Amino acid sequence: MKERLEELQQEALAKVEQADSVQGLKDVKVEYLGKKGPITEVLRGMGKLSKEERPVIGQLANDVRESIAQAIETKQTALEDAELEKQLEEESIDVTLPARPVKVGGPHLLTSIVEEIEDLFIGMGFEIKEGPEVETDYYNFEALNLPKGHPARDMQDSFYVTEELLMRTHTSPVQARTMGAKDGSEPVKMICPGKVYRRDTDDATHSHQFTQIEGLLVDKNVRMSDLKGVLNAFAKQMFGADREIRLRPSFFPFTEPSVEMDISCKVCGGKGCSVCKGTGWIEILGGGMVHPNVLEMAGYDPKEYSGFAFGMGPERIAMLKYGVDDIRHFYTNDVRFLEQYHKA
Ligand code: 2U9
Repeated sequence: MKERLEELQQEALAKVEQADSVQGLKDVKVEYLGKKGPITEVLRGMGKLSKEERPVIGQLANDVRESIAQAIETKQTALEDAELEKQLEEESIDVTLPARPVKVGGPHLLTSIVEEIEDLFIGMGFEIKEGPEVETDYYNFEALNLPKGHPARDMQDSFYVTEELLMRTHTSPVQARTMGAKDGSEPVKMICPGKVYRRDTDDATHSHQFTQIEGLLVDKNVRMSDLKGVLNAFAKQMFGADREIRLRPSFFPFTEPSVEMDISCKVCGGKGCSVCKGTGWIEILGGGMVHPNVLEMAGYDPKEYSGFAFGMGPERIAMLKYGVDDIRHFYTNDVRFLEQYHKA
C-alpha cells in the first residue's frame, strides 16, 4: 500500500509538472484528489490493515494528498500568472500612439445668425414669438390685408395643403395671432423667427424654403422715426458702427407707408462697386407702419394705436456679412462650408 501511494504521488506530481493550462491542472486534481480518485480508494481499503500499519499508512496518505494539493496550488498560481501576463501582453495598448482626431460640431451658420439677431432685439426689449408653419388662409393672408383675389397674393405663390391651409409664406401670421390674442389695448413688441415656404425655383438667391425674422411694435404714438431708430441700431450692431442706413419708399400690403432699408456698401465705402452694383448701397430688409386695416382686424383702434413692422431674411444677412455666394449652401450641409463658420 505504501508503494502504491508513493507510485500515485510520483505519477500525480509528474502530471502536475506537465500540465500547461489551468484547466489541465483541474483535471489532474479531479483525477487524483477527487472522491473517486485512487488515493480515496486506498484510504477505503485501510480497514484491511493491521492496527500498527493503519496510522502509518493514514499519515502517508495524508502527506501524499497534501503534497499533491500543494504542487497543484503552486503550479496553478504559476499558470495563472503566466496566462495573465500573456493576456496583458496581447491586450497592451500603446499610450504614446496619437489619438484619432474627434470631429467637433458646432451651430449651423444660420442658427448662429438667427441667435445673433434675436439677441440684438432682446437687447432692445423685444420678445420672441413662434407660430405654426402650416397656417390658415385667414392668418397668412386675410388678416394681413391680403383678401381673396388680392393681386399681391400672386407675389407669393404658395404650397397649399388644403383649400384653407397652406405652408406659411411669411412669419407675419405669428404677429397677427399675437395681436389678435390681446384685448386691443396691450402694447406688442415682438420678433418672430422661423421657416417660410414659397413656390420658387431654387437658384443662388432663391429657395422654396427659407428663414425670416419679422418684428412688430404696436403702441400709442409709434412713428416712422421709431422704426428708423430701431433698424439703425440693429444695422450698426450687426454690420459695424461705420455703416450708414437709408430708407427708400416701397410697397407691402400690410404696411403703409412701406420702406426698404439699405446699408452702405462696406467694400467700396459708398463709391459704388460690383457688390453694390454701382449704387454704394445694399438692400437688407423691408418694413413700414402697420396698415390700419391690419390693426383693426387684430382688434386695435388705428386712431389710438399705431405700429411699425419689418421683415428680413437671415440667409441674406449672413450672405452679406460673410460673403456667402449661394443660398443653397445653407441647406445642402456640405461640411466644407459649415466648418468655416464654427466659432472656436
Ligand atoms: C403684421 C404687420 C406687418 C412685416 C414686413 C417686410 C416688410 C419685408 C421681407 C424682407 C425679406 C421678407 O425675408 S423677406 O423675403 N419682408 O420686407 N415684412 S413689413 O410686416 C408686418 C407683419 C405682420 C401683423
